[in-house]
Amino acid sequence: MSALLTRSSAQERAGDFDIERLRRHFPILGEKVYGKPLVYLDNAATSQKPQAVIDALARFYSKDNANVHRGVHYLAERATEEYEGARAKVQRFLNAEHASEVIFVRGTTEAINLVAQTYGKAHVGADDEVRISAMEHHSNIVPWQMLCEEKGARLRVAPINDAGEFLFEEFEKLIGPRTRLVAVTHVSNVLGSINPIRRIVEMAHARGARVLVDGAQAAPHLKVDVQALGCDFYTLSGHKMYGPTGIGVLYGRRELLEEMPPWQGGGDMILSVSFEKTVYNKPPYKFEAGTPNLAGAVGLGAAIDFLAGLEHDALAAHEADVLAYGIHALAEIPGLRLIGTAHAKASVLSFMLDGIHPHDIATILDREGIAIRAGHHCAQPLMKRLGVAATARASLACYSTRQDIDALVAGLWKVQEVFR
Ligand code: 7TS
Repeated sequence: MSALLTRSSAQERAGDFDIERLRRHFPILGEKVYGKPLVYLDNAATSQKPQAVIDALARFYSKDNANVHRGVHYLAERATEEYEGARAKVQRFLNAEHASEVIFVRGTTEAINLVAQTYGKAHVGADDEVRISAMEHHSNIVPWQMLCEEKGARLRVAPINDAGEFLFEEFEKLIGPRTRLVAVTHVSNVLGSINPIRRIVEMAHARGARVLVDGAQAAPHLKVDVQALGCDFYTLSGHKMYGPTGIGVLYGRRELLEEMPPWQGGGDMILSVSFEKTVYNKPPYKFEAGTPNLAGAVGLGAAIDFLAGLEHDALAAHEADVLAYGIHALAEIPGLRLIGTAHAKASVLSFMLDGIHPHDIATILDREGIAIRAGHHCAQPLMKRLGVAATARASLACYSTRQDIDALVAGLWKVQEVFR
């Protein structure tokens, strides 16, 4: 597969990523909307799926479908192998030390809720603190708020600067002896800011706090190495990294998972049950009650294979090129203000147009076949910090091109005309 996806040797010499070849793996990119070619720039909400992922789902249901960890029959064993094989792929993708550190969940939201309801409930008490940053998605705010309310603990927020950068020194000052947990995003879904996770982890660990990293927006773009980051928990959503919806991952360090209480009770998370006493299974099964999203996990495995088939450095260079091109092109539009100008930035372009509501921008662009998102992006406290109610947001993926940016810019000129 890699030969199909990476550059041909001629292109390699020319330093050119074979984007057209890559785009052909995504059938939806050939679709038209309102008779116009689709320009899909809503990848931070969800990415499109390569044929390999679509095929993996169809193949699982056509050839392998059975429940896992239960049956002794042929298909049950095959399905179990596929499911556990997907776990091993995630382990390699994250460079986790053990496959048992990979828990399949519905997505980042469920992963964070799981940690709040298990590790959090066991370790955060009255007057303790959970620390987050001002740029978190609601799913990395609300679960901690719920925990803190229940426990009488405090949720405290580390500030950011106007560029949307994490203020490490300010953050450091705020970490105290009662800080039990730090939960920060690796990449902001609104600003694209890439946070200094390794430094954050080192500092938090030195003060005795555990660290959860929300990797929903990082996993599709960055090389993630949980051992190098040193974090205690890491989360991702399959659907944002070319995999199916309804599947995601919680990575947790083995020692922590072993001592954490279970979350949901039910089948597969137990070793034995009697009415008097239930003995829980070991991780990861302790946290995977009930029949998991088997096909989803297999599809996520296929997405990881797809990403592994791309040469990471070439892909990163391509994404950085389109982002830089986008930043430059948007700066040429009169009255446009880019929101999120962090030095370290991944594939998100949030912006405002003077006097035009972001929803109007998105609606007019939509008629041109251009999909972006407008709104608060599930980060209302961040909007408040930025002093805006909403932004327009174009977000990129591996298949985004300079032509997509050109279409966006042309569309924004049309928006300006409508409001002139
Ligand atoms: N964390 C971050 C940083 C996110 O961007 C999102 C989803 C989530 C958590 C939640 O992920 P889920 O898969 O559990 O829903 N972000 C967005 C977005 O920016 N637009 O739509 C969803």
